[in-house]
Amino acid sequence: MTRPREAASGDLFTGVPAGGSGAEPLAEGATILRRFAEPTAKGLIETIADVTAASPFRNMVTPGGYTMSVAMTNCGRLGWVTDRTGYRYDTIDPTTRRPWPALPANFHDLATRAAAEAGFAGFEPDACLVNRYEPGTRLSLHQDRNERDFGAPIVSVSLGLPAVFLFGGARRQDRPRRVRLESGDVVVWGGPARLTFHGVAPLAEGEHPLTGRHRINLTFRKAG
Ligand code: MD3
Ligand code: FE
Repeated sequence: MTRPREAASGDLFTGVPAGGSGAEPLAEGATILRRFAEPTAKGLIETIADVTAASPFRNMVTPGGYTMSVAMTNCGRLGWVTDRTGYRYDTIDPTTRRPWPALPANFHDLATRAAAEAGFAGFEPDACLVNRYEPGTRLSLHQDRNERDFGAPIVSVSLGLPAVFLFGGARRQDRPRRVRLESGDVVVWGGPARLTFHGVAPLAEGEHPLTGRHRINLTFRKAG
């Protein structure tokens, strides 16, 4: 005897959303690919060590004079930087005064596969921001609007300790939804979701086999 598949709510027994791809719509234009990066996570962590050997993590300063609690670095042709003069993308790492490390092949492969899975075939990232959180650190609500083309999506990859992601609306005052992101989760943000306000709640204490006391987030962008 056959049983009809659950239509919208997914399969109650496996927890996999209907459709079978593992893609879970969060909002129009925003797709969660739960554990999409899990099979490649260990390799990503090793590659992050190569990237940070060339361009170390650092705590940047905002135009308002605050030192960010999240430590950052970049790879790819363009890197996101902030200092007292403003936010921008730059081909040169201001700490090393050298170009950022190239976008590693495994990073590029993961980002383009995830984008295609979410309906953005042909995504060509030229920037990867690497964020490192430790317990207590947070990212306050903001929009990502330093990129040239808002038609391109942003692909984000979570590794290590879990976080509560704050997903707001088009206006800063819109009350954010709280979405738990775990190691290996990939989110693709495009279309109407591209300019939503978002942030990360203070990281809870914990220990993860891949990253120890850290969460690492990769954000892939077409910045130039
Ligand atoms: C939703 N990073 O680096 S990634 C950032 O977890 C940033 O480190 C967070 O926000 C982190 O700018 C969140 C998820 C993300 C990235 C860009 C977005 C969500 C987004 C752009 C528009 C809407
Ligand atoms: Fe952001």
